[in-house]
Amino acid sequence: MSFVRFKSFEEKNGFSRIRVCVLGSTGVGKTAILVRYLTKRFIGDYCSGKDLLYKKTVGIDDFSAVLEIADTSSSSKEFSFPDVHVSWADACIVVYSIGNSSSFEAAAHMIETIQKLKEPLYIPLLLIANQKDLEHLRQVGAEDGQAVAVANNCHFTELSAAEDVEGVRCTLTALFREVRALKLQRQAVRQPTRKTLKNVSRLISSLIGRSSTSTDQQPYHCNDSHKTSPKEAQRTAKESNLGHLK
Ligand SMILES: Nc1nc2c(ncn2[C@@H]2O[C@H](COP(=O)(O)OP(=O)(O)O)[C@@H](O)[C@H]2O)c(=O)[nH]1
Ligand SMILES: [Mg+2]
Repeated sequence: MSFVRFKSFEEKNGFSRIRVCVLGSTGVGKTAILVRYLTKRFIGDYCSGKDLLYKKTVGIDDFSAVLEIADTSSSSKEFSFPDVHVSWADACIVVYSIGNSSSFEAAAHMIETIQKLKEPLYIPLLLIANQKDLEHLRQVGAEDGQAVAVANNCHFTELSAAEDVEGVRCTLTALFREVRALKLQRQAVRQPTRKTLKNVSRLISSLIGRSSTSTDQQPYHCNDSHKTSPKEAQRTAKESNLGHLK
């Protein structure tokens, strides 16, 4: 049986799928940031109180991406952490307002919870300090946001959904780029190419003292008759002077 390399989602479909979950206290501007990114507009008054899912195809650099963005709501008293959305997401954006210190504390806590939920996998995280235009109401310093970001290995920026079209666009685009790069990298690790397999096969053959060319010509087998018992493996290692690898 010859080994076939499966195509990645992007190779099959011609676009990348990027799923993002946005979290943060009520009123910090989560929906405003997303609407700004998706429509370039700031309308000032947004639907709130329920989770929303936005879907849009965008062009980023030389690739197309279908963005699926879950805008979570925490307005109800029985707010519970949106585990399902976070598990579903490739990346998370956590928002707080520079004018609201309790939203900052909540954001720091959310970041830790997200990381625990995703462990041991790395998940791209972006911490946004919003409403930067409301400087006169500031309760949280930029250095505080930065410190939380550094401690949790996530990205950080201060911006204003109300005034900063380019800042919103650049920040979110950078996150989408990272998600796509990470997906391609994970895909490459999961699915070794035919060339990689050939190299691994050569290496194994040289280690156990067989001629590499004879192994190259063998098709890849995976039935039980080719499995080696632990004892056989030990014997092979001894015979080929690899006893120290036991
Ligand atoms: N001045 C200012 N107001 C903002 C900004 N972002 C959002 N808002 C306002 O803050 C309120 C809450 O925004 P919203 O997006 O609904 O918050 P969410 O509950 O986190 O989704 C709305 O009245 C927005 O117009 C901002 O950057 N600057
Ligand atoms: Mg909202």
